[in-house]
Amino acid sequence: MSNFSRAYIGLGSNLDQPVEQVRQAIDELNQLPLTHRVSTSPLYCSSPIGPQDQDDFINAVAAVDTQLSPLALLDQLQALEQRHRRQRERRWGPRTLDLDLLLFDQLDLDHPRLRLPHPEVHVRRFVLYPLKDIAPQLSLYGKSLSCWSSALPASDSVILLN
Ligand code: ROI
Repeated sequence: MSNFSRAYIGLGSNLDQPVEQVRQAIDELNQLPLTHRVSTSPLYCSSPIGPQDQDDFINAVAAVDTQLSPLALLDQLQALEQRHRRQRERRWGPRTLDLDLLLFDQLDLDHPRLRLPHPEVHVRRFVLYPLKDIAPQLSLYGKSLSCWSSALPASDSVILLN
């Protein structure tokens, strides 16, 4: 069983019924090859980071156990995004589904397609809150997730939906 790795995946959407997009993607994570979902955070609603002329986001984090390599899992996540995606989007603009590979075991990776841990995990409240819900024991760069989230500006609000 130790040939499984534990990966954490961030989900986000602010287009085309975002709650449904995220719920459906959570189901689909459980159907990826050599992969099963082990836990899912509640959904959160947050104002957009980046351009403000777009709707609020729905975000969540899911944990999966997988026998895929990090890049093979990334390929699967990008294919899943494409299946949810209607058109090419502008940078930092609204999106029907964003899937970010956040953490993969304890791996540190600096690859042109994939950096692990995801470079923004510890500075995004909409990632830290749901990650803490399902993995309160995790630490990043020697600090707990609570410690990272309390270091963020109070301005960006993140609301628990369910
Ligand atoms: N803002 C929030 N709140 N949640 C997101 O998932 C998100 N994703 C993005 C940008 C546009 C940067 N802002 C976001 O890609």
